[in-house]
Amino acid sequence: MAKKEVEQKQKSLPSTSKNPSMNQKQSADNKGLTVKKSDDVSEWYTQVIQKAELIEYSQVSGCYILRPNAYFIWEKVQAFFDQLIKKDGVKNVYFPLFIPENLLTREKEHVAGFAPEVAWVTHGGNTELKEKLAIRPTSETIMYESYSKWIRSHKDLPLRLNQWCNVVRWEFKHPIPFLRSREFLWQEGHTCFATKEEAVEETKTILDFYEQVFREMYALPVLKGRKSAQEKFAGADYTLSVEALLPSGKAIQGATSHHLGQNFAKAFDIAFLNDKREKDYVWQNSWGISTRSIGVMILMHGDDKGLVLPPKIAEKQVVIVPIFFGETKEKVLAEVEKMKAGLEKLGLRVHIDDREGYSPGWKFNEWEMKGVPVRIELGPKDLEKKQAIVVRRDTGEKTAVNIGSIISEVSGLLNTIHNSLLKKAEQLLASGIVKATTLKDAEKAIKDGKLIFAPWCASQECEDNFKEKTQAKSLNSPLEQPKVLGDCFACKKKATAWFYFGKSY
Ligand code: 87F
Repeated sequence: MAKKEVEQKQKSLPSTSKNPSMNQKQSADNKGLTVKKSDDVSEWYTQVIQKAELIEYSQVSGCYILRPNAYFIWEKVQAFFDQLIKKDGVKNVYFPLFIPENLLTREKEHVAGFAPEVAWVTHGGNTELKEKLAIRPTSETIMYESYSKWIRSHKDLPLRLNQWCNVVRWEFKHPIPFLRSREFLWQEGHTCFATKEEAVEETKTILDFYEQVFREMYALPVLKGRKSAQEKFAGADYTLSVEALLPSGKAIQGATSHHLGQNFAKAFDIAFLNDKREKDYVWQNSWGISTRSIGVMILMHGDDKGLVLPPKIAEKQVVIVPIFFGETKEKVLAEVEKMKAGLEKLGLRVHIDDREGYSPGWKFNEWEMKGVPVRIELGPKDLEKKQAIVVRRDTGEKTAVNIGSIISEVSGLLNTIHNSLLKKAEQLLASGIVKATTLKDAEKAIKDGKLIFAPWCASQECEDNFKEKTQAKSLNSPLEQPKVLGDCFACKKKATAWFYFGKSY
């Protein structure tokens, strides 16, 4: 995305949420997008999130209102991930928002780089606090202080807790709703094990869960793998990540799963008596996925008509637009009510748009902007022919469907849409990756806006050199590696693993 202050743009946009009077409704042309996605993706994004009623701007730069259409998506993702981790044995908790300074700075190594992003509370009313309080940027420190009290023996392990909360990171780069906001929502999992092996195993399990969130909820493929030593979380022994590809060709981190080794355990004295009755430090992980993932989905699937929602996260999966015409109105209404009831019986989320004073075309545009996966149109002529028109949001494809089979058709169609969105994104990802074994090929591919997959030595110096030349950095290295390795694509020393590289968001 171009580096522009989105707020600036927002002010110049026509307002979208006024309730137009009857005769204004038809001409409310401010509803449509005024740019093509391919012409100015940054402006396109800014318009889509507002016109699809996902986001409202607030007075604080970098802090955004998640409107019901956006919050619904988060609730679906939340429910999906929550049941995955609960089935796996994780429990939910809630820790305080405020973290005393002494706690936040206890593990020096991890905080150092992040210090400029911490927001502090220094006063209660007019009274200065004795110790300032950080607004949680992440909860390792406050949680691990409790963990050190709760864990005494191997019987207390594993301890696997998660919290769903907001966090604040006072970013100074230009903020963008969902993708880079100062306050965002996430889950953070924090777990302790008696053995390293168990912890290592869990980092992979959680990474698979994140992949499932992207594939099954957002209909997006990801690159799963391990971060380089330079790119890992400073407090971790290693970091696993899922990375997504944006239409711009840039990669974006979708979620992370860290193995913390015993780094925090030593700093916070989280220890237990092992079966030989000796003191052992626990092995820890932490992992998170945030509302940033919603931004990735919007960018990947959206088109020139607006948002395109994968069916699993769409609040309205099917919108039925009855077309009224004189005395046939009642008959048409009765038929669409029947359809709705049938679809709802199958668990689908259906809405009938029977508003008066809006033309069918106007309604079609609105639901297209909002990304509703399937639209059904039914008018008197269709009724005569015992059919309805079914329109896919993702492809625009229109089909006349026999009323008798509409329920099963539409429910099948939602799966088809999910699979087809996923497939399209998979093709984009596959065609966006170039295998490179020489520096020349790698540079060219990056210049062409591709990601590269290359054998790499994984050294800091080599990464810095390549970054200077191309602005691209290492993304991650798949856990399952190709058989043949060879020399580093860039410095020609021995490679240690195949890595993805790309410009990143
Ligand atoms: C900002 C300020 C202070 C990121 C920060 O990735 C501290 C931090 O520790 C900080 N920004 N991080 C790293 C967060 C690591 C980890 N925490 C649990 C995750 C997933 C969830």
